[in-house]
Amino acid sequence: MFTVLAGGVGAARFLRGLTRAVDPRQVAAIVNVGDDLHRFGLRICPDLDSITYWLGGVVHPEQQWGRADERFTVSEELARFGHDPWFTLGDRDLALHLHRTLRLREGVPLSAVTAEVTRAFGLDLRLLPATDDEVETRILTQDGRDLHFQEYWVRERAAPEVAHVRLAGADTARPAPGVIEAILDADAVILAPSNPVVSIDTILDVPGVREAIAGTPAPVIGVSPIVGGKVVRGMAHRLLPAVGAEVTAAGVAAYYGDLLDGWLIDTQDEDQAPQVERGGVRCRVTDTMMDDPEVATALARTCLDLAEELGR
Ligand code: FO1
Repeated sequence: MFTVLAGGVGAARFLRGLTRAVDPRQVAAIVNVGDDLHRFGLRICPDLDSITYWLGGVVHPEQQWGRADERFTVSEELARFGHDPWFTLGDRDLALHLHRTLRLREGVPLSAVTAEVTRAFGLDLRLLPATDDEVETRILTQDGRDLHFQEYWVRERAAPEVAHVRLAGADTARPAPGVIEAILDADAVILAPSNPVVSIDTILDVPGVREAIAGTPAPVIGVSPIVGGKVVRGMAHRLLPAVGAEVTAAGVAAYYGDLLDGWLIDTQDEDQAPQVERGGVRCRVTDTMMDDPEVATALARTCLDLAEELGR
């Protein structure tokens, strides 16, 4: 079994490659739920939904979140009543939030609802929320505001300087069913090229997860989300300094520290390979720009080859 710690778009692209490289039924993705928020009483899970839409072949191609062939009739009508559509919800997307919220209200845990949703989109891999409990990534800005991650990212366009990032609710959150087993029983654990601070840390911060990663007999391989000193997508370059990490491929490996056995970096960063290896982490240099599914498949295979090499 191959277990992937996953955030949103970068993880979805990687998982598209991994589920082409191996049988999807051998893949479990442990997905960040710190981005989740409530709007109009509905529970919205952006990272679970981005991966589902991506792998289900229905993601909005330019946005890379939300649905393709989408309409915003409900959102337009809500504006009539004065609701500010700062977090845009399309009509098709709303159907998923209505279903999920209904099932949660019926007492079905998020992990079970997620299994229903992935089945409905014809996906064979397992998507596991990091926790079934409600947690929330909060961004504390240097000018003293305490923002929900989505307020920071979508409404404020990641403009404010960040003082601190925390996962509210982490102290009482429990790993969702299957999460710890997926880590301990894996043949390889992979940290997808997701945002280290608001996608990967927010999975590791669920009590028990970091210990399971540190303790698993499986090799732990990461893929750098930073290429050529820049983020491929999103705002990791704004958050890494707030946690004292360099915005480089080697800097993120150092940030993950002892969790890593192997680290994949892009060919643009091959001069950083010796620095990664000096940190005791086996480094592989390869093409990590996954615009083409073939690249994502080759990248996934390189991860598994390195895991096998380290596992011997
Ligand atoms: N991102 C935006 O930049 N603007 C939006 O209005 C927006 C709405 C939205 C609705 C549902 C959803 O699942 C994701 C949405 N996103 C939006 C993307 C979201 O902020 C990101 O997918 C993650 O939370 C960060 O990776």
